Amino acid sequence: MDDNNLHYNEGDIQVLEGLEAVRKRPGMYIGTTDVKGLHHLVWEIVDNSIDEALAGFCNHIEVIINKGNSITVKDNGRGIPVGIHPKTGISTVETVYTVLHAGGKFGGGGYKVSGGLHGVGASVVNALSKWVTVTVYKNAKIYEAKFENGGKTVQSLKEIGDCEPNRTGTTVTFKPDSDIFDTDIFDYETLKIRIRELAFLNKGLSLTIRDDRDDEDTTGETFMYEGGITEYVRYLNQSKTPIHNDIIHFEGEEDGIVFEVAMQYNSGYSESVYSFVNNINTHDGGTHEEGVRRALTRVINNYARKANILKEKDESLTGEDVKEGLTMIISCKHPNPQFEGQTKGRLGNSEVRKLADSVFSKGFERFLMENPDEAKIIVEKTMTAARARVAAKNARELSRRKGDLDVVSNFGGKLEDCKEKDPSVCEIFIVEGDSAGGSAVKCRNSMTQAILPLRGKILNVEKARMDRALSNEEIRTIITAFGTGIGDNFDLTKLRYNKIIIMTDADVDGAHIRVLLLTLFYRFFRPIVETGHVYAAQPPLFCIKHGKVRKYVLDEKERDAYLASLNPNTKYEIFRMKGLGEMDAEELNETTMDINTRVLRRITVDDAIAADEAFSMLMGEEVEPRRLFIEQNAEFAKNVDI
Ligand code: 1YM
Repeated sequence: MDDNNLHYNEGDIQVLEGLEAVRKRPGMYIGTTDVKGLHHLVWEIVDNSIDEALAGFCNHIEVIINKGNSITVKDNGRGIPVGIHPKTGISTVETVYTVLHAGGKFGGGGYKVSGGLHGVGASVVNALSKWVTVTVYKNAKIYEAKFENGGKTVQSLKEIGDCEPNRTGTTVTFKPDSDIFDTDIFDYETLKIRIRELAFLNKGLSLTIRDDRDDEDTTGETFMYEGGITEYVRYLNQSKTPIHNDIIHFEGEEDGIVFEVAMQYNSGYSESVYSFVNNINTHDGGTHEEGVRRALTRVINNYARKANILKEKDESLTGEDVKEGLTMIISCKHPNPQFEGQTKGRLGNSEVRKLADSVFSKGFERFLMENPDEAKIIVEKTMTAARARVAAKNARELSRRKGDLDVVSNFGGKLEDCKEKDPSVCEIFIVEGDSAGGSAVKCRNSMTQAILPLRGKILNVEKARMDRALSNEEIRTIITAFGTGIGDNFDLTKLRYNKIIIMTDADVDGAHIRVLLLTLFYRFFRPIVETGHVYAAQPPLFCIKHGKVRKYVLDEKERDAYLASLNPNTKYEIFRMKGLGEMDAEELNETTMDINTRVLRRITVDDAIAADEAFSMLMGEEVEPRRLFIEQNAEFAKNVDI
């Protein structure tokens, strides 16, 4: 037994009970214990370094994936205080790592970044780790503390050597406990995307990410943007076509609340507006976003009226009109953010609405005045959007009058609907090609499975507005079949199928159709994707026949694994499966449709920004970024299923 454990007191027991509670219910502290939860541990530690950077004491942070999938996070801040903490009687370092909820600021003040869902700090990481080592460089000395098996102190903080007098900082290395997590393998790309985002959101802060798992000598990648969110907007628009040169940027501060926005219009039709509070993506918006949207609509209307572009008789532009083709990042740093909503994804602080409105409207009014050419381009873009909105509304109304968007009756024989009316048990297969559609109709369970065959490629909605999309046959059929309506009329509760299953061939054409459909769903029916209703069927690539057994496998890897599992003397034949259209009904049923044997993949959008990027890249105007993207992501279809 070491020194610490000799003197168990009330406080120690409470500490252990605290960390034990985290181990018993990890989900309560980090959301999940899947791969997402695993990565969450990294962000808990990085948050402490970011706080130190926001306080102005740190300008470099490094994240390293070590051999064996432990993680090291380093910063060059002041170093966690090494003195004895007055409340716990142990070193502050140990307190931060062993006392639940002590990860944040003790005395208040500063920006506590982890204001989001699970902002609980370093002790939770410790509780969920096999081992943790904390090293602090401070006072020309190196200090170290070690913990094992869910946060038990095995070495209290002690001096272990000297360092350069001007070197300060904190280094933490931890190994997640594989008894707790479903997987213990870190994904470099996942970490990199967030590291880059943190660099965009904290101008001037440099962040490095490095993978040391293989033996190659790598220096990793370093991200640093002097321009901050202005550079973020430039990055998001790189595969789009900006319609004016400047990226417009405003900033303001009041009572310790820092508010910042950057924007640029592009020639596309979708909006890419993302907001953050203390570096956390507020995916449901909130007061900071509301302030900006309100001000944007008002300022453009005022300008257009004053310039007489919008005539007296003309209706005012709406919030819809001014966001078409808009790429915008809103970032707010708040000392005391209130997050609201079920997933805590919305900022609630009402004082921010006013600040955001005032900073944005003053800045944008001035920008329009000083840049009449750009002002004209922007106003004209919003006017075109308004005209298209009216046209789309008319098209929708016409359709409704004709009854062909709302009532599932006349599909011209295309949709083979299911008999059951309870959506919770119904599914719809959107099938590539008529012949596969034919087999699918033959072998389906007609009670619960509807089939919608698509002829050829559907319209790319990334390059078309709502009104044009609405005049497209395939898209109209999909809208009608889903039953939810679109745009202002969208209603998720009206969705007629619990599962929407995209069934395309396992080849490049199939992947392309899948991407077109996902683009349509993402742009027009986003909540359907967000709530996990969309799936991809996975038709097998090979069939292995031996004796009376027919075994379908998804890919080469599964094939090889299956063959290896066979008795070496087994005689077998391997068939490469052709397209869906060439399977007979029985085969199609067994491999892709029968709920007992098929393999479906749920399409999720964990990261809306990455999905947006992928869709613009794959579907947008610019060829070069698409070529690069596909080149860098050989299995490109995979990357769309973010
Ligand atoms: C790799 C992880 O934890 N850095 C870090 C943490 C702290 C400080 C500096 C710090 C904060 C303060 C004063 C303060 C923390 N300190 C505390 C606490 N990197 C990493 N760098 N001096 C240093 O907030 O006043 C918690 S985190 F509570 F001990 F002050």
